[in-house]
Amino acid sequence: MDREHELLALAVSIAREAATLARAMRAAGVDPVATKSTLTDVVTAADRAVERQVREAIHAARPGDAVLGEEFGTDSGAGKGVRWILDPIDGTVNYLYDLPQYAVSLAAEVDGTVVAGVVINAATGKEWTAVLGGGAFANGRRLSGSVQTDLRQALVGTGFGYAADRRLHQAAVLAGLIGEIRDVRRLGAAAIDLCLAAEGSLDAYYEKGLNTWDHAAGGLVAAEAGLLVTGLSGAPVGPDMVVAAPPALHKGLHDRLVELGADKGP
Ligand code: LIP
Repeated sequence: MDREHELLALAVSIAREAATLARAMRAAGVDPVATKSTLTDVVTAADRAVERQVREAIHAARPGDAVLGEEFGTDSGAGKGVRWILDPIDGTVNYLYDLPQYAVSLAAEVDGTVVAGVVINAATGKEWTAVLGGGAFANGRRLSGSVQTDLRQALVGTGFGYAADRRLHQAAVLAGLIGEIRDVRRLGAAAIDLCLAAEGSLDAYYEKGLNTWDHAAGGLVAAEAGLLVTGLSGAPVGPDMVVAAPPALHKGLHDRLVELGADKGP
């Protein structure tokens, strides 16, 4: 087995355990334990417990590796080569409200390139995986994205930030776009949104304000399904913008988002 598939196998086994813990803690009842960037940016005991469990599992299996996680930041490990990028519960607000759209997202990065990734919807158990150059799969079925070529008929996923001024800007961008697409879906978890675009359940997805842990694994799944996963105006994916769409839709959506200043504002 090559290294990428070894890293994926480890990521999948660790993420499955993490999803089991998240589900069990959800069943036991969930309360916010703190807020982060704004009053609505909550963290639960489960976010932290899942992250601790994943870190311990990674360090037990690969003591030299580094981990970047949403809740506890970066631990350099011995910093030799592999860095794991973790969102213990992506879609925390959905998790808080018991909306079945939240995921464990875990990616392995080698020398700055994501080479393996898994996203597991912890509520449904649905699993998306990808290896760089090895394709993307949903529950073992190979993915190839949407066949839609007309933006006016595209079902587009997007999201909104935790800061009110950011949401107002994002809403203004959406107001400029909504009359030119089929419809929008705001499902609440970027990692899952990217995977839904990879399987064609969304025709495209874009969002401003994502962190690396929100898109590392899902972005690889989307790219390995044949989507273009970029920022705007030649920029790479990042906090300013993540756009994921099949080549036939990407230019139209990209150019419209540039016109609307989607990567600008607060
Ligand atoms: C969430 C993202 C979502 C975005 C939310 C939030 P979290 O991540 O997955 O796409 O719209 O504002 O950033 O906070 O649940 O890990």
